[in-house]
Amino acid sequence: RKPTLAVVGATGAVGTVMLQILSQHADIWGEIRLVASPRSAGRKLAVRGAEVEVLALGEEVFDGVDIALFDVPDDVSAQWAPIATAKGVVVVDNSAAFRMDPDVPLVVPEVNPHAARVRPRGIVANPNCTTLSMIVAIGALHAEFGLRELIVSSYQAVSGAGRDGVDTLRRQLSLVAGGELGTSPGDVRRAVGDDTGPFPAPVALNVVPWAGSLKDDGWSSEEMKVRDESRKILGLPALRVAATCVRVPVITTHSLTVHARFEDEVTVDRAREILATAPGVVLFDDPAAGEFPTPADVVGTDPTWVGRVRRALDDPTALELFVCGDNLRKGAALNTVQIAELVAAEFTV
Ligand code: 11C
Repeated sequence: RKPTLAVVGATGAVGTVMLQILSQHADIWGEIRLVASPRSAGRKLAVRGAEVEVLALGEEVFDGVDIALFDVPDDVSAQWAPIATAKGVVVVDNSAAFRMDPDVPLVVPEVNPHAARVRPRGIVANPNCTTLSMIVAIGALHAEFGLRELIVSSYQAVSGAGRDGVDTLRRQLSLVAGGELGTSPGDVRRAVGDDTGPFPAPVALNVVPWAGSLKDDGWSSEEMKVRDESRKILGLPALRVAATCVRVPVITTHSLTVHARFEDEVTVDRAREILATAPGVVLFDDPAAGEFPTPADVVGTDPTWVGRVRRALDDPTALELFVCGDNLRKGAALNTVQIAELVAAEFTV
Protein backbone atom coordinates (compact mmCIF):
# COMPACT_ATOMS: atom_id res chain seq x y z
CA ARG A 1 0.00 0.00 0.00
CA LYS A 2 1.26 3.44 -0.89
CA PRO A 3 1.09 5.76 2.13
CA THR A 4 -1.12 8.84 2.15
CA LEU A 5 0.73 12.11 2.67
CA ALA A 6 -0.56 15.47 3.91
CA VAL A 7 1.38 18.70 3.37
CA VAL A 8 0.34 21.20 6.03
CA GLY A 9 1.41 24.73 5.11
CA ALA A 10 1.34 23.87 1.41
CA THR A 11 1.01 27.49 0.24
CA GLY A 12 4.05 28.90 2.10
CA ALA A 13 7.57 29.50 0.75
CA VAL A 14 8.81 26.11 2.03
CA GLY A 15 5.52 24.36 1.20
CA THR A 16 5.87 25.49 -2.41
CA VAL A 17 9.32 23.89 -2.62
CA MET A 18 7.97 20.74 -0.94
CA LEU A 19 5.44 20.35 -3.75
CA GLN A 20 8.18 20.81 -6.37
CA ILE A 21 10.36 18.17 -4.69
CA LEU A 22 7.45 15.74 -4.32
CA SER A 23 6.86 16.18 -8.05
CA GLN A 24 10.53 15.48 -8.87
CA HIS A 25 11.22 12.52 -6.54
CA ALA A 26 10.18 8.92 -7.13
CA ASP A 27 6.42 8.81 -6.62
CA ILE A 28 6.04 6.61 -3.55
CA TRP A 29 2.84 8.24 -2.33
CA GLY A 30 -0.79 7.34 -2.67
CA GLU A 31 -2.95 10.42 -2.13
CA ILE A 32 -1.18 13.71 -1.45
CA ARG A 33 -3.48 16.02 0.49
CA LEU A 34 -2.70 19.75 0.62
CA VAL A 35 -3.62 21.71 3.73
CA ALA A 36 -3.26 25.37 4.67
CA SER A 37 -4.94 28.09 6.71
CA PRO A 38 -8.65 28.71 5.99
CA ARG A 39 -7.80 31.84 3.96
CA SER A 40 -5.93 29.67 1.40
CA ALA A 41 -8.57 26.93 1.29
CA GLY A 42 -10.00 26.31 -2.16
CA ARG A 43 -6.86 27.39 -4.02
CA LYS A 44 -5.46 24.83 -6.43
CA LEU A 45 -1.77 23.93 -6.44
CA ALA A 46 0.17 21.68 -8.81
CA VAL A 47 1.77 18.53 -7.45
CA ARG A 48 2.88 15.51 -9.50
CA GLY A 49 1.48 17.26 -12.59
CA ALA A 50 -2.07 17.51 -11.24
CA GLU A 51 -4.01 20.40 -9.72
CA VAL A 52 -4.96 19.65 -6.12
CA GLU A 53 -7.40 21.75 -4.08
CA VAL A 54 -6.09 23.11 -0.77
CA LEU A 55 -8.09 22.08 2.31
CA ALA A 56 -8.49 24.24 5.43
CA LEU A 57 -6.61 22.94 8.46
CA GLY A 58 -9.03 21.00 10.67
CA GLU A 59 -9.12 17.67 12.50
CA GLU A 60 -10.83 15.85 9.64
CA VAL A 61 -8.02 16.55 7.13
CA PHE A 62 -5.89 13.99 8.99
CA ASP A 63 -8.37 11.13 8.57
CA GLY A 64 -6.66 8.31 6.69
CA VAL A 65 -3.31 10.14 6.52
CA ASP A 66 -0.14 8.14 7.25
CA ILE A 67 2.49 10.89 7.25
CA ALA A 68 2.10 14.67 7.44
CA LEU A 69 4.72 17.27 6.60
CA PHE A 70 4.22 20.41 8.67
CA ASP A 71 5.67 23.77 7.67
CA VAL A 72 3.73 26.21 9.82
CA PRO A 73 4.60 28.62 12.68
CA ASP A 74 5.78 27.09 15.96
CA ASP A 75 2.48 27.71 17.76
CA VAL A 76 0.46 26.12 14.95
CA SER A 77 2.67 23.02 15.01
CA ALA A 78 2.49 22.86 18.80
CA GLN A 79 -1.32 22.86 18.60
CA TRP A 80 -1.92 20.68 15.53
CA ALA A 81 0.84 18.07 15.48
CA PRO A 82 -0.58 16.31 18.58
CA ILE A 83 -4.06 16.36 16.98
CA ALA A 84 -2.61 14.61 13.92
CA THR A 85 -0.57 12.08 15.91
CA ALA A 86 -3.66 11.22 17.99
CA LYS A 87 -5.14 10.00 14.70
CA GLY A 88 -2.09 7.80 14.07
CA VAL A 89 -0.35 10.20 11.69
CA VAL A 90 3.46 10.42 11.80
CA VAL A 91 4.25 14.15 11.74
CA VAL A 92 7.49 15.45 10.22
CA ASP A 93 7.65 18.96 11.59
CA ASN A 94 9.75 21.84 10.32
CA SER A 95 9.01 24.21 13.18
CA ALA A 96 11.09 24.72 16.31
CA ALA A 97 8.22 23.51 18.54
CA PHE A 98 9.52 19.98 19.14
CA ARG A 99 13.17 19.98 18.06
CA MET A 100 14.63 19.88 21.55
CA ASP A 101 11.99 17.55 23.02
CA PRO A 102 13.91 14.45 24.17
CA ASP A 103 11.04 12.28 22.89
CA VAL A 104 11.26 13.77 19.39
CA PRO A 105 14.14 12.77 17.12
CA LEU A 106 15.85 15.55 15.14
CA VAL A 107 16.88 13.94 11.89
CA VAL A 108 19.20 14.55 8.96
CA PRO A 109 19.02 11.42 6.80
CA GLU A 110 22.71 11.55 5.76
CA VAL A 111 23.83 11.92 9.40
CA ASN A 112 21.47 10.13 11.82
CA PRO A 113 18.81 8.25 9.79
CA HIS A 114 18.45 5.59 12.52
CA ALA A 115 17.01 8.25 14.87
CA ALA A 116 13.86 8.55 12.72
CA ARG A 117 12.72 5.07 13.76
CA VAL A 118 12.38 5.93 17.45
CA ARG A 119 9.60 8.52 17.82
CA PRO A 120 7.69 8.13 21.08
CA ARG A 121 5.43 11.11 20.31
CA GLY A 122 4.87 10.16 16.67
CA ILE A 123 6.77 13.29 15.64
CA VAL A 124 10.09 13.65 13.83
CA ALA A 125 11.56 17.15 13.83
CA ASN A 126 13.37 18.82 10.96
CA PRO A 127 16.29 21.06 11.94
CA ASN A 128 16.63 24.79 11.42
CA CYS A 129 17.85 25.81 7.97
CA THR A 130 21.10 27.29 9.26
CA THR A 131 22.07 24.09 11.08
CA LEU A 132 21.00 22.06 8.04
CA SER A 133 23.03 24.14 5.63
CA MET A 134 26.29 22.85 7.18
CA ILE A 135 25.53 19.70 9.17
CA VAL A 136 25.80 17.13 6.35
CA ALA A 137 29.41 18.18 5.69
CA ILE A 138 30.21 18.44 9.40
CA GLY A 139 28.63 15.04 10.09
CA ALA A 140 30.82 13.40 7.44
CA LEU A 141 33.99 14.93 8.92
CA HIS A 142 32.86 14.04 12.46
CA ALA A 143 32.38 10.39 11.50
CA GLU A 144 36.08 10.18 10.59
CA PHE A 145 37.84 12.70 12.80
CA GLY A 146 35.65 13.07 15.94
CA LEU A 147 34.36 16.62 16.35
CA ARG A 148 35.33 18.61 19.47
CA GLU A 149 34.34 22.20 18.71
CA LEU A 150 32.50 24.32 16.13
CA ILE A 151 32.94 28.04 15.67
CA VAL A 152 30.69 29.30 12.88
CA SER A 153 29.46 32.52 11.32
CA SER A 154 26.42 32.43 9.08
CA TYR A 155 25.59 34.52 6.02
CA GLN A 156 21.84 33.95 5.91
CA ALA A 157 19.54 34.57 2.97
CA VAL A 158 16.40 36.64 3.41
CA SER A 159 14.07 33.79 2.40
CA GLY A 160 14.91 32.23 5.78
CA ALA A 161 12.53 34.88 7.09
CA GLY A 162 9.80 33.79 4.63
CA ARG A 163 8.08 35.67 1.83
CA ASP A 164 8.14 38.87 3.89
CA GLY A 165 11.94 38.66 3.98
CA VAL A 166 12.18 38.25 0.21
CA ASP A 167 9.68 41.04 -0.47
CA THR A 168 11.58 43.34 1.90
CA LEU A 169 14.94 42.81 0.19
CA ARG A 170 13.49 43.22 -3.31
CA ARG A 171 11.69 46.42 -2.29
CA GLN A 172 14.82 47.82 -0.64
CA LEU A 173 17.00 46.92 -3.64
CA SER A 174 14.69 48.90 -5.91
CA LEU A 175 14.97 51.88 -3.55
CA VAL A 176 18.78 51.87 -3.33
CA ALA A 177 19.69 50.97 -6.93
CA GLY A 178 21.86 53.50 -8.73
CA GLY A 179 23.09 56.74 -7.21
CA GLU A 180 25.67 57.07 -4.47
CA LEU A 181 23.93 55.31 -1.60
CA GLY A 182 26.08 53.40 0.85
CA THR A 183 28.64 56.16 1.12
CA SER A 184 27.55 58.14 4.17
CA PRO A 185 26.09 57.11 7.56
CA GLY A 186 22.35 56.52 7.47
CA ASP A 187 21.86 57.14 3.74
CA VAL A 188 20.63 53.56 3.12
CA ARG A 189 18.32 53.72 6.15
CA ARG A 190 16.75 56.94 4.91
CA ALA A 191 16.32 55.53 1.39
CA VAL A 192 14.54 52.36 2.50
CA GLY A 193 12.39 54.06 5.17
CA ASP A 194 11.38 52.95 8.65
CA ASP A 195 9.73 49.69 7.62
CA THR A 196 12.61 47.21 7.50
CA GLY A 197 10.25 44.21 7.37
CA PRO A 198 11.31 41.21 9.46
CA PHE A 199 14.86 42.57 9.89
CA PRO A 200 16.09 45.00 12.55
CA ALA A 201 18.07 47.07 10.01
CA PRO A 202 18.16 47.59 6.24
CA VAL A 203 19.39 44.44 4.50
CA ALA A 204 20.05 45.93 1.03
CA LEU A 205 23.66 47.18 0.68
CA ASN A 206 24.20 45.93 4.22
CA VAL A 207 24.84 42.98 6.52
CA VAL A 208 22.78 42.60 9.69
CA PRO A 209 24.29 40.66 12.61
CA TRP A 210 20.96 39.31 13.80
CA ALA A 211 18.49 36.49 13.08
CA GLY A 212 15.63 35.37 15.29
CA SER A 213 14.75 36.64 18.77
CA LEU A 214 16.79 37.74 21.78
CA LYS A 215 17.76 35.00 24.22
CA ASP A 216 19.85 35.11 27.42
CA ASP A 217 23.13 37.02 27.56
CA GLY A 218 22.83 38.61 24.13
CA TRP A 219 22.62 35.38 22.10
CA SER A 220 19.98 35.15 19.35
CA SER A 221 17.51 32.28 19.06
CA GLU A 222 19.12 31.35 15.74
CA GLU A 223 22.55 31.06 17.37
CA MET A 224 21.13 28.90 20.16
CA LYS A 225 19.41 26.67 17.60
CA VAL A 226 22.68 26.10 15.73
CA ARG A 227 24.31 25.04 19.01
CA ASP A 228 21.50 22.94 20.47
CA GLU A 229 20.52 21.25 17.21
CA SER A 230 24.09 20.44 16.13
CA ARG A 231 24.65 18.76 19.49
CA LYS A 232 21.46 16.71 19.22
CA ILE A 233 21.92 15.62 15.58
CA LEU A 234 25.55 14.62 16.09
CA GLY A 235 24.83 12.96 19.46
CA LEU A 236 27.41 15.19 21.14
CA PRO A 237 25.57 16.83 24.06
CA ALA A 238 28.67 18.63 25.34
CA LEU A 239 29.99 19.83 21.96
CA ARG A 240 31.51 23.30 22.23
CA VAL A 241 29.68 25.55 19.75
CA ALA A 242 29.89 29.29 19.17
CA ALA A 243 27.72 30.74 16.41
CA THR A 244 27.25 34.28 15.13
CA CYS A 245 24.27 34.54 12.78
CA VAL A 246 24.23 37.29 10.18
CA ARG A 247 21.65 38.25 7.51
CA VAL A 248 23.00 39.21 4.09
CA PRO A 249 21.35 40.55 0.91
CA VAL A 250 20.94 37.12 -0.71
CA ILE A 251 17.51 35.82 -1.71
CA THR A 252 18.01 32.08 -1.08
CA THR A 253 20.96 29.93 0.10
CA HIS A 254 22.60 30.20 3.47
CA SER A 255 26.39 30.20 3.73
CA LEU A 256 28.61 29.60 6.75
CA THR A 257 32.25 29.89 7.62
CA VAL A 258 33.16 26.97 9.85
CA HIS A 259 36.12 26.44 12.19
CA ALA A 260 35.86 22.77 13.18
CA ARG A 261 38.25 21.32 15.75
CA PHE A 262 38.69 17.55 16.00
CA GLU A 263 40.19 15.01 18.44
CA ASP A 264 43.52 14.63 16.67
CA GLU A 265 45.54 16.15 13.88
CA VAL A 266 43.75 16.33 10.54
CA THR A 267 45.02 16.61 6.99
CA VAL A 268 43.42 18.60 4.24
CA ASP A 269 43.94 15.73 1.80
CA ARG A 270 41.90 13.32 3.94
CA ALA A 271 39.26 15.97 4.63
CA ARG A 272 38.92 16.56 0.90
CA GLU A 273 38.55 12.80 0.26
CA ILE A 274 35.80 12.59 2.88
CA LEU A 275 33.94 15.60 1.52
CA ALA A 276 34.32 14.49 -2.09
CA THR A 277 32.68 11.13 -1.37
CA ALA A 278 30.14 12.02 1.34
CA PRO A 279 26.52 11.55 0.19
CA GLY A 280 24.80 14.90 -0.18
CA VAL A 281 28.05 16.91 -0.28
CA VAL A 282 29.81 18.51 -3.24
CA LEU A 283 33.42 19.57 -2.80
CA PHE A 284 34.01 22.61 -5.02
CA ASP A 285 37.38 23.92 -4.00
CA ASP A 286 39.99 25.25 -6.38
CA PRO A 287 40.69 28.86 -5.44
CA ALA A 288 43.47 29.09 -8.05
CA ALA A 289 40.75 28.60 -10.65
CA GLY A 290 38.34 30.88 -8.80
CA GLU A 291 36.27 27.86 -7.76
CA PHE A 292 34.37 27.98 -4.50
CA PRO A 293 30.65 27.84 -3.78
CA THR A 294 28.63 31.04 -3.72
CA PRO A 295 24.91 31.39 -2.98
CA ALA A 296 24.18 32.75 -6.45
CA ASP A 297 25.57 29.55 -8.01
CA VAL A 298 24.23 27.08 -5.44
CA VAL A 299 20.62 28.26 -5.20
CA GLY A 300 18.09 25.72 -6.48
CA THR A 301 20.39 22.72 -5.95
CA ASP A 302 20.14 19.94 -3.38
CA PRO A 303 23.65 19.30 -2.00
CA THR A 304 25.71 20.97 0.69
CA TRP A 305 28.56 22.66 -1.17
CA VAL A 306 31.97 22.99 0.48
CA GLY A 307 34.97 25.05 -0.56
CA ARG A 308 37.96 26.90 0.91
CA VAL A 309 39.09 23.79 2.81
CA ARG A 310 42.18 24.68 4.83
CA ARG A 311 43.91 23.42 7.95
CA ALA A 312 44.00 26.04 10.68
CA LEU A 313 47.40 27.70 10.66
CA ASP A 314 47.67 27.66 14.45
CA ASP A 315 45.96 24.36 15.25
CA PRO A 316 46.71 21.13 13.34
CA THR A 317 43.51 19.58 14.76
CA ALA A 318 41.23 22.17 13.11
CA LEU A 319 39.81 22.79 9.65
CA GLU A 320 38.42 25.98 8.11
CA LEU A 321 35.59 25.61 5.57
CA PHE A 322 33.14 27.70 3.60
CA VAL A 323 29.78 25.94 3.19
CA CYS A 324 26.67 26.84 1.17
CA GLY A 325 23.25 25.17 1.10
CA ASP A 326 19.89 26.16 -0.34
CA ASN A 327 17.94 27.01 2.81
CA LEU A 328 14.58 26.24 1.21
CA ARG A 329 15.68 22.87 -0.22
CA LYS A 330 18.14 20.95 2.00
CA GLY A 331 17.59 23.60 4.68
CA ALA A 332 13.86 22.90 4.86
CA ALA A 333 11.69 21.21 2.23
CA LEU A 334 14.15 18.61 0.94
CA ASN A 335 15.24 17.34 4.35
CA THR A 336 11.61 17.17 5.47
CA VAL A 337 10.65 15.14 2.39
CA GLN A 338 13.72 12.89 2.86
CA ILE A 339 12.63 12.15 6.45
CA ALA A 340 9.11 11.37 5.22
CA GLU A 341 10.58 9.01 2.62
CA LEU A 342 12.57 7.23 5.37
CA VAL A 343 9.40 6.78 7.42
CA ALA A 344 7.39 5.78 4.35
CA ALA A 345 9.80 2.87 3.77
CA GLU A 346 8.40 1.37 7.01
CA PHE A 347 4.91 1.35 5.48
CA THR A 348 5.93 -0.44 2.32
CA VAL A 349 8.01 -3.35 3.80
C1 11C B 1 16.20 32.15 9.20
N1 11C B 1 16.83 29.91 9.90
O1 11C B 1 17.01 32.07 8.28
C2 11C B 1 15.82 30.94 10.01
C3 11C B 1 14.44 30.53 9.63
O2 11C B 1 13.77 27.62 13.30
O3 11C B 1 13.06 26.95 11.40
C4 11C B 1 13.99 29.20 10.17
C5 11C B 1 13.60 29.24 11.61
C6 11C B 1 13.45 27.84 12.13
O4 11C B 1 15.66 33.19 9.54
